[in-house]
Amino acid sequence: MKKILSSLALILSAVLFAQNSAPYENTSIIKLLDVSESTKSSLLEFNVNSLACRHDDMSSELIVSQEAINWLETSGIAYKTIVSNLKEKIDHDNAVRAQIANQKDGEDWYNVYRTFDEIQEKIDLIASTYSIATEVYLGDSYEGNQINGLKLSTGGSGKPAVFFNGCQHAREWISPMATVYLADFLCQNNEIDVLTQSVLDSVDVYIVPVVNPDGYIYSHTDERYWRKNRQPNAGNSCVGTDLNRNWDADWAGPQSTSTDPCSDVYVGTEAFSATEANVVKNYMEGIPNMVGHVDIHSYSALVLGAWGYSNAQSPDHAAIVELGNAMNDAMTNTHNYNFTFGTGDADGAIYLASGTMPDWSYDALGALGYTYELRPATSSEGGFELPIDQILDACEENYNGSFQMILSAANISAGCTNPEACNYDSSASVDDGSCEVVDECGDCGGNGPAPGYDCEGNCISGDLINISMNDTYGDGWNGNELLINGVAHTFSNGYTASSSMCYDPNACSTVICGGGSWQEEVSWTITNSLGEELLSGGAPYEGEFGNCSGDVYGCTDNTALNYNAQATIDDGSCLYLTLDEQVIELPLGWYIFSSYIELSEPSIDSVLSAIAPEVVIAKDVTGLAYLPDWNYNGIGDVELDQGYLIKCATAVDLNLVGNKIQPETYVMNLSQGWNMFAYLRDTPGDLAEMLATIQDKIIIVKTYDGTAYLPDWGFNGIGNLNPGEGYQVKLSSDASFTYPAND
Ligand code: 0X9
Ligand code: ZN
Repeated sequence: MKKILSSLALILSAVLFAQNSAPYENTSIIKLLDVSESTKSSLLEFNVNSLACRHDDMSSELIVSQEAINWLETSGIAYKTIVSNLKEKIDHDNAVRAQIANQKDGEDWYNVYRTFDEIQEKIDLIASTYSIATEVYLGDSYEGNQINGLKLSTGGSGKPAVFFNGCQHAREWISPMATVYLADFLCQNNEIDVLTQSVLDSVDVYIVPVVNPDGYIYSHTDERYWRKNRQPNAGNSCVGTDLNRNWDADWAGPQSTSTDPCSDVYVGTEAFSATEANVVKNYMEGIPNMVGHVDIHSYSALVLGAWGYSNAQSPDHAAIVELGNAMNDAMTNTHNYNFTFGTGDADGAIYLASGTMPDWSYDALGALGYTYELRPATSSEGGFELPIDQILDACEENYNGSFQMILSAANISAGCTNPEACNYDSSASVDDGSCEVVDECGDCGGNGPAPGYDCEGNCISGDLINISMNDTYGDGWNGNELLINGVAHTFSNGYTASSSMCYDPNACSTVICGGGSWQEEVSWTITNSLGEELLSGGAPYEGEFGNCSGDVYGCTDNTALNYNAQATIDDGSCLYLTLDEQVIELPLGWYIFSSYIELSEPSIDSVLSAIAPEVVIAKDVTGLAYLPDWNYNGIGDVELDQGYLIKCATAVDLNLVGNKIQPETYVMNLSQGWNMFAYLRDTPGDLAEMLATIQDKIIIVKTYDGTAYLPDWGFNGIGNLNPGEGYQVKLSSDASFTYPAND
């Protein structure tokens, strides 16, 4: 029965929440690519709702009706669709929520966006679970909902205090999640972690997850994109004041404000005219020694320091920048999701805004006041609808950023306390887990050289990969990056770009692509220097290429000159000392021999030494002799282009070993009259063909046994020239020729 009741409750709540999608029937979220003045004024007539709160800003994300889309289409105005059917999207998110909202234990609580009641329950639970946590009541909202929070304190008085609040803006649902998480995990970590204990011993931490309960509830029940509180405006049917324009710091100033109660950035009738801003202000004024404040919003992935109403530098600019950067780095490093810090308009990353809460906490209380804009960075990554599987990541980023503020307020010296570490800090009294060791390049905490590079940044392998990057829309990669071994490649406009980098083909190269918006437009291909594809993909992407199995490629043959004992896979690179052998069959009696082997020891006594007992005599073309029996060498060296007469006492094989010459590279020089010439090819070749170029100078060619070739007589008794044999030739004049290459 209990089960039936609770599933009934689930269905009921799904039906209830479905109402917050009703205003978005037939609407889309779009972004204009190019905003002219005339487009602006025409679009305003379609009653569009700009999601960025800059007055009349059409360059941001807009909720538009189908009629406005039709008008854009017929007018040929370029735009990108971010959510095509907004109502369907909200309904879908509500249905998912209804299915898993009942799982609330531990981290499961952070699997879906929680309602105001669930957040209140969680605050109660934290206060009753942890002794350092006390529930605090700040006051009632306009509609009578309690604004409650938690004070984390180990007791004592006069300690510095820091203040975190979420949800001034109703639709920024990640902000109450992240603030609850901050309280939850500060309490949990305080029980197990020395650094957390040390800081919470010296600082009081105030956390108020929902300072705008009426608006938050309304965004769940009626209008998903509601921003303001729910206070009526006298004489106007439009409801609500923008709490973050109602504070007394440049209140109703010119930056991103409106005095129109229908505007999303309506400033109210005077500073603190909004019930909730007034309640929270009074509570904050009662906290002594407030040194820091973070007002948590979404989205844009920014850390913003005072002032927000002006680009002028405040008197505490240096301190604001120092802590701002520390918080920003801690957030970025949590999941490698990029945050940007700035004061004023943060170099154009956001608009200036008058009357905001952190500017008041700075100007009025002297606390270092900041705005966080949590994940995502862009509307195409979900905007106010950060996908629920990223809630925990966003909470962890907020935790780490916020922890830096608490740490700086605690004013304790945290650092690496291990004397063995390369970043040992002898003045640190508490270890903050930052200890590092030296890498192979001598860098403290470094990861060694990138694959393919040495520690000086030189490309050792000399091997390059080429990266081709494409964007189907033609507007660059919208913040996406292709990280290859940690090196980023991207482009910011056009359809295509290319890049190259050094890599080690024998190592494993890692590839990550993402980090920006419009990921479906992104594609890339990585090729090696031979043009072979190594990897291709889109975004998001995580993968690797190269030798990722731990194999070492090289020559695995231990008889080779370049044998590599470490190699596990043979890559065909083995080099051998390759020697050729020619066997010349010398007959009994006279013969003319020649060789195509380049002899390392060419003197004729060395060449014939192995068969010396069988050799009676050898002679060159001029009649100079070699007589082994007499140990007489009148010939000297054997010349490659020459043939030699030899007389053997028995038939014997002459084995010659060395490198075969390439006959086509060798010029045969013959002189007028008689010559003995060599045949340099390794297979028989037709005499007429071989000597074709000098045929008109040939009177006669003869073999050792007197067989003749007489071109003038058209007689060829020889036929083929044979390897190992030499020939006599009589020429009518000097001549040169070259044999064709071996077959
Ligand atoms: O407009 C706001 O109130 C804040 N942005 S939001 O999208 N969450 O509405 C930003 C206010 C702070 N601005 C600067 N510090 N420049
Ligand atoms: Zn906001």
